[in-house]
Amino acid sequence: MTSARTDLRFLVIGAGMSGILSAIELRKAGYDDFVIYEKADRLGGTWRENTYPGIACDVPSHFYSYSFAPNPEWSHRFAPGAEIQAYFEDVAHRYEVASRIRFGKEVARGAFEDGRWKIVMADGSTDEGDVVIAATGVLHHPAYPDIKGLDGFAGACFHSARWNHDVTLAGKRVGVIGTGSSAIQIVSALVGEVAELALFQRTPQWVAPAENPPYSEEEKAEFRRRPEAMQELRAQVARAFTDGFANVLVDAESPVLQAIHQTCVANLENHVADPALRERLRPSYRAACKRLVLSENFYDAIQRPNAKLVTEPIERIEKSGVRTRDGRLHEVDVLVLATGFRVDRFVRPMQVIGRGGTALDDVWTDGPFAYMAISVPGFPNFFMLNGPTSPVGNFSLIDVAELQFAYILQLVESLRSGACGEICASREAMERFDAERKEAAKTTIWNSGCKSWYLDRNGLPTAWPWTFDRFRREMSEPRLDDYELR
Ligand code: N01
Repeated sequence: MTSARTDLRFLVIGAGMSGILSAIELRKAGYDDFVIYEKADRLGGTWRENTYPGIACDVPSHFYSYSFAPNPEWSHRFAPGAEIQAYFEDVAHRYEVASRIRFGKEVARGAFEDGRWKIVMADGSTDEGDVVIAATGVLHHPAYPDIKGLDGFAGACFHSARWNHDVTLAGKRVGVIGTGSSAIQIVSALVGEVAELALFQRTPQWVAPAENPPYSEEEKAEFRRRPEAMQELRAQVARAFTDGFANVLVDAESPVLQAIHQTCVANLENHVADPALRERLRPSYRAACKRLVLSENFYDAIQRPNAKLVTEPIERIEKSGVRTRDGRLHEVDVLVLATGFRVDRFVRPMQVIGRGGTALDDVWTDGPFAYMAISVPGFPNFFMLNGPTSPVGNFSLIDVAELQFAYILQLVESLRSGACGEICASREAMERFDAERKEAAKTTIWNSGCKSWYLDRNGLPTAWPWTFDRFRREMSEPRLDDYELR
């Protein structure tokens, strides 16, 4: 037992959705000594980085918001990206978080020495604290495709998460590589503006229909007048998402998943007129094996006269376009790489050094892991939000981060109360958790015969493989027996 601590200092890394959340929740819990380090010059994380045309969140807005900061002003059922970015900026301002963010400060290294975390920024400045909260996001390191000749392309070429707004697209021939959620939104948004649009598809996607009605002025006025109406809506959507999706993904045989599959099949059958195009758009795996794409207009977009779907594999990129294996050159002026993210990075490239000089990079050589997605043995007082094996999928990562933060606060309570000076998951608990997780992952829909960013290098799904209800339960109270307290 060490003495009670009222002066704990927290170093939060990243000023995206979960970094902002951390600051707000720390203050609510009575901690005032915290700082957020942010590499960029603006908060917002994913929503700052992704500004591509058509960007929107496919989780309903009233669910994709902090539980404590409902927003009566959401314009649509699925809010556009700029509105979400503005929401985070507004919340950070209202909750006086913005003044605690140190912009332009990339944390390059953090080491646990003499019971404290000592961090070094890329610019050489330093800081230290008792607890590190890694709020560094999941989908933030663009994955660039390894395609021959990419550097030799003469036109503008950029990744979907690094959109170059200086490039005019009107009247141009645009090529989009990839068919994930980003590409589908980009294609749907751009097709009406550009002269020609070529979508290079390596793997077709199941597309679930999703209407996106605007909220009327009356509805918004009602939300302003009666905030509990937003809470009711949120609870309703959360329940529908949990029962109708998050809970069933973990059982590939679930009838609910079969119904989702049929909905996607019907969407394809009913909306794509040309049978040949329909077959080229038809995936050979089950819906929700890859992250489900939601769209109300993709099928319309790809059937426009100025759109073409290219399914022949890409051979190489040439100065003026994309050469496919059949020898055809698809000339384009602009090439968009909607090729996804390196999802195994998490807090890296920051160098994290735990007890005894052990590097996280060395511990994670076979892939990232964390007990309950939060804590790594040997790395005391270091906690991750949306870390490895967290629930990911078509549901609110805000909800996930809120549950995780409530759990982390309970671990921190052991430090505050003086029960210990250091806390991290025990190796036994980690091994047991990982063994159970891997076993459970086998029967999830993600393991039903497709390739996706949910899979690790051995082809096993990495996401939380149990129901979301179980996640909620686990997060409600840590099992302290699974932690090593010193
Ligand atoms: O990336 P992805 P994303 N040659 O990894 C293809 C969230 N998100 O940015 O399927 C040719 O899903 C690759 O092909 P294949 C959401 O969690 C949410 O679209 O591997 N093609 C695939 O089609 C989402 O899941 C929202 O065969 C290549 C695509 O690129 C996650 O972000 C919106 C290739 C990558 O798809 C990532 O989505 C956007 C190559 N060499 C994103 N390399 C909403 O909420 C890769 N591909 C709406």
